[in-house]
Amino acid sequence: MEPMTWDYILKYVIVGDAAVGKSALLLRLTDDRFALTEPTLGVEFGSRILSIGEEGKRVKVQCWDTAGTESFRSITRSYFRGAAGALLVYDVTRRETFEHVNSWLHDLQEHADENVCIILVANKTDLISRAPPTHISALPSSATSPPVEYPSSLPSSRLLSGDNASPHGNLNAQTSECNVEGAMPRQVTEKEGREFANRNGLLYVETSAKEGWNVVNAFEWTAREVLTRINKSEMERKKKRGGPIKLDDRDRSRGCC
Ligand SMILES: Nc1nc2c(ncn2[C@@H]2O[C@H](COP(=O)(O)OP(=O)(O)OP(=O)(O)O)[C@@H](O)[C@H]2O)c(=O)[nH]1
Ligand SMILES: [Mg+2]
Repeated sequence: MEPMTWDYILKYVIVGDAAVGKSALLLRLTDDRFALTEPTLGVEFGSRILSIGEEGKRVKVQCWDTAGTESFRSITRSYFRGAAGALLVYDVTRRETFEHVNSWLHDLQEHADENVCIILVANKTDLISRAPPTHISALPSSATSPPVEYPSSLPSSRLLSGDNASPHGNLNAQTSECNVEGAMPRQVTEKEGREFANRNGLLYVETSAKEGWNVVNAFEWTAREVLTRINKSEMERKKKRGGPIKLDDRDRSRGCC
């Protein structure tokens, strides 16, 4: 028999408006490169094995990249079922793509499993910043990082990561002008993105598929959260049953939820 090369297989979906960079994110995950992408017709597929957590669990991420175009919406919805993780993507330079996030979230909540782990992905940050975001993801439930405090109002045009980026990420950039040549205006602030994520119990991350910033992290953080939830539910089941259950005793080829 072939040796098992992974501990878990997790199904992922990538959703969001057209041209926000979903296919570019998948290409960065699977091939670690950025190339011209055509609009997706229906769905595309890619996979990669990631090593998750201190125990280095090998998680095979099987990812369905869906079309953002409205005409494919009913087809793409049918792929949500059984997804353990979802990347809900918008483009930080196009406000309307953020305004539609609620509708994509609604679709996921309606058609994916109840406990799907969703990360809100603010993509194309290379267009507004020269430096990668230095802060880490906001984690709602099994938080490993302290919540970041934000000033109550920040002018969006000044909320930019720059060379002065600090552990507080873009916050310090409010005092520095954006010096990216030909930079586009940021139309959705980090604060808005994080607040939406917090309100809806989502993870949050700022990415650039072009530069490769945080792309693998987006998948890894989600997988880690999924494994944490599995662990938690196993523990609860164990408590109820009163007998020992090891996480590894599960059917390894099964998804999470
Ligand atoms: N600068 C920059 N451009 C990006 C990034 N990600 C994607 N793009 C560009 O944005 C355009 C759309 O990217 P896609 O990945 O095809 O978008 P999509 O969300 O898959 O679009 P649909 O398949 O039509 O739903 C392409 O021209 C990409 O090269 C990014 O992180 N930075
Ligand atoms: Mg696409």
